[in-house]
Amino acid sequence: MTITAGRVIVCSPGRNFVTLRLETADGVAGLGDATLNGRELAVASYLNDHVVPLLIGRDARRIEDIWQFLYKGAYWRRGPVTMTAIAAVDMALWDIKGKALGAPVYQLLGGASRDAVTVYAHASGETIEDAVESARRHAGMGYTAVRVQCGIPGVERPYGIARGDRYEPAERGPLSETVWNTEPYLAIVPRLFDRLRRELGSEIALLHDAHHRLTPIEAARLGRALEPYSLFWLEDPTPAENPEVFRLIRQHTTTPLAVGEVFNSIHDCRQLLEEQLVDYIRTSVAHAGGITHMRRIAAVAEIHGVRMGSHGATDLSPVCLAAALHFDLHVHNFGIQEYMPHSAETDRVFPHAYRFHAGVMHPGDAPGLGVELDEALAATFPYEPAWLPVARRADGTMHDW
Ligand code: GCO
Ligand code: MG
Repeated sequence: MTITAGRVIVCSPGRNFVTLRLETADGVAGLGDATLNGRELAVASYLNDHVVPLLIGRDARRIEDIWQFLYKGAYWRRGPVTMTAIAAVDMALWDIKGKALGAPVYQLLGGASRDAVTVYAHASGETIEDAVESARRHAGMGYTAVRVQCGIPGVERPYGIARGDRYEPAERGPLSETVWNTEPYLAIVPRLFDRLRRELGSEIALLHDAHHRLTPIEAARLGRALEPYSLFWLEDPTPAENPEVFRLIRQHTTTPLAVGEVFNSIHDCRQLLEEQLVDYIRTSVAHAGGITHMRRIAAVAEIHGVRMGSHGATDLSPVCLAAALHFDLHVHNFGIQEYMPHSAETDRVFPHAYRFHAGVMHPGDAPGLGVELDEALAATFPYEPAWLPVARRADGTMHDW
């Protein structure tokens, strides 16, 4: 099982993806997702220039040792670029191990803890009425959980509103600057959830993403205002670099909190978990060191009564979604998985075994991760630079996007 080659494939079937393909002397190859939205080529270079040369000749079966080698061996630890590159190698090695042993990755992890993985959909609309309609449509498709975002009076292009049939934050062409205004946001979100509960009833799980835009006391105010509507979670209420600020939010509200999509390591999560300042950790397999490191985060979360809820936006490729589904099916303290279906082009470039039915997903039973990459087709979708937008307040001050 000697690693003989590693190739980084950058393609853009609707949006940019970076994929690592590792090959072994036995003819078994594995895939890993290395996509870091808006900063894709940094990870491609990290892999091509600094990781792949070090992997050639190593035993692909030694997943744990290779993880430690890449983490400790670089001397420079953590950070999104490094941890995304390590994650891609890790996913590819689990894929290889599964294919070599003829087993889906979830079986290698210890088997299924549940029959299927509950996922939440994205519903959104410019107005409360449109957002409620979108949530109703998703409920009609079988989803039992929906994240709902609506337009904000006076805020042009707020976060999370689908244009066309999907939401895609990264934009090709020049960087766009959006304007943010907290007060109308804080006023409209409770009205949205009031309507949702009145029209959709108490059964459906409702989620909302504040996308790191509030101060701790604003987040506390929103959490408290949303309590009558029993949210499944309020996501990223405030920037989380300083975990201590969550103490203030917790003092004021029982609305469950979720964080983690920009975290890269267990060290980002540790204090939040130890002090039980959040209810869900939403790290992604691609940005938090792969399956190997997600297991460690989940183990610490479990002893503190915190559940996992993998980030699953479309800027994570089908390889990452598959890895997340194997992990979710297995991990005991699973909460919920985000699911934004990829575009038809993306699905054609990455044929996969995972499937959605009636609000739940299953990774399938193909050996490994169960995702392939059609490289000839991928080559017809070359990389196109794209940027995440930035946000400023009305007076021009930079704000968190
Ligand atoms: C989510 C996220 C995304 C991010 C995106 C950035 O909860 O799905 O907040 O929409 O904005 O992944 O690359
Ligand atoms: Mg989010």
